[in-house]
Amino acid sequence: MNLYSAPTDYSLTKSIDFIYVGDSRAIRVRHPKANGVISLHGAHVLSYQPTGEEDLIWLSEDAKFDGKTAIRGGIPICWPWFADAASPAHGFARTSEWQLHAYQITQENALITLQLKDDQGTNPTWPHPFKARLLFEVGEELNVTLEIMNIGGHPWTFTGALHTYLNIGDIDTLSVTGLGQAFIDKLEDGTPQAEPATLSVASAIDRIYTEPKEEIVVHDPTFGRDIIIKNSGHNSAVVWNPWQEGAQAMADMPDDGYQNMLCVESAWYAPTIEEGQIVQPAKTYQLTTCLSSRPR
Ligand code: TA6
Repeated sequence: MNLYSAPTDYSLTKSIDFIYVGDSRAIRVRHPKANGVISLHGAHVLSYQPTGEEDLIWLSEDAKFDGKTAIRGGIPICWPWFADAASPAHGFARTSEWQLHAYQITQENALITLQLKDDQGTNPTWPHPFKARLLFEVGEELNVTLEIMNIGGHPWTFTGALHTYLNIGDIDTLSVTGLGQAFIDKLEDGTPQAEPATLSVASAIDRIYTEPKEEIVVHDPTFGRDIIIKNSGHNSAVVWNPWQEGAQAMADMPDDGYQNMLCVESAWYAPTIEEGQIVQPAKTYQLTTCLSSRPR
């Protein structure tokens, strides 16, 4: 899907416009430093393409854009819980309709801020007053920040993730450094494990790395680049690839889609929501991921 040739629905400035992606509206940024697209459905980043480069973000050709289903690929916002701590899986933020809150463009970057409030029909299983903002900053780097505010009178807890699907040349030639050695293996009943510091992926992987370094680097010789990931506000980095069988089982991923993607996520992980990050009344918490690339 070429998001950059989609017709403009409504222009905000010369370089920021609304487009339709299927049934959902998205905001498109065309900046001299990079292009980017974010959907209002889920505040879901669909693309980040530094000028002259392949997209850093993988988006499934078979993703559903019906304004209801979670989008396969991009950067899903998993919040206020990660994985299946409650239903729906990965929380309700990624299937909620967010509103444009603000936008700003400078020579260095464009910043789009989307907002979600608890009065918009959010999930009764997590009935806490909140305001969430997603800051999407497109320039030489991509900065994505999930900012959450407790606007109620009682503390509450959350888990979550910025579930980035990276666009890679070939999973077989890829390696990842900076994840640290300690991880919880979700494919081995959550058993804590340790392994050498460089990761190569040759089968399905679903791991929560609990001691990631400040900088995670995805080395991609096929695309001739390294992707650098700097996270903050997290306590772990999740790495996921469903491999061939997993891709075949998903209606919204091509059977060979697993070859060109790897999820490397900025996560606040805990086994239950109650054990998650606490946010006191009137306080704000930020979970961030920053992506950039350099030639190899
Ligand atoms: O972050 C990894 C993970 O939780 C996996 O266990 C896997 O199921 C993946 O996310 C995708 O989840 P989804 O609900 O989008 O199909």
